[in-house]
Amino acid sequence: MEKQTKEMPPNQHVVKNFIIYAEFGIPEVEIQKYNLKVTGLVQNELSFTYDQLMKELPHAKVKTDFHCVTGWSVLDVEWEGVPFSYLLEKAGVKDNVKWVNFYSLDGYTTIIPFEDLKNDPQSMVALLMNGKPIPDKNGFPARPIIPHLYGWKSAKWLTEIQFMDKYIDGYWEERGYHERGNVWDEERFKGMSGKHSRKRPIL
Ligand SMILES: Nc1nc2c(c(=O)[nH]1)N[C@H]1C(S)=C(S)[C@@H](COP(=O)(O)O)O[C@H]1N2
Ligand SMILES: [Mo]
Repeated sequence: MEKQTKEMPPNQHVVKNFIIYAEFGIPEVEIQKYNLKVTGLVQNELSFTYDQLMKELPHAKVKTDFHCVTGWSVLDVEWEGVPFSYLLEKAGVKDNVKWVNFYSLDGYTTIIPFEDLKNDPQSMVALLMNGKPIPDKNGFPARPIIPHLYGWKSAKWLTEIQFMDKYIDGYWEERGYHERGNVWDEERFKGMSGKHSRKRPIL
């Protein structure tokens, strides 16, 4: 077979392994007490135990590349988890929702535009990484995966998904990183995009 070179997002280079980031350290997860909550502007707030996430909810698999805004990319990571399409439907997300906040057990937060979650059919709450429960250092038990967004939008040790009509900064957004973080448009910092290199309006 011919060797296929896959298209890379601008200014990213391939590394073999994930570089671990944990701004607040790696938290101790008591899995019996763990819940993943879906809150905010929804018809039905949801809460799931780890068992429910693993055994009762539908799962999907995606094989996708992971891109950190600092320039490294890991190719062909296989994630398995609950598709966001299922959670959106089940929660009944209201019409005025524009933003989605992610909260983590360690205090980390980040935010993405709702349309990026909704329109990326591969987006999921990942529970397994390369066939095994996500390792502790990589965010056990759950992290959101939205393949076309930079890695900082993938909040490890995810505990809450909150649907909002207004924008608020998360941890890195407060430090100047982009509201959306699309890797193909190089949305690394606020007001910048590699494709446009000019101010872009916030949704
Ligand atoms: N809770 C938490 N989630 C986080 C981070 C963090 O520091 N804390 N770092 C983010 C960044 S910048 C990246 S690139 C990825 C890295 O994932 P990894 O540590 O599994 O390599 O996690 C993201 N999610
Ligand atoms: Mo990152």
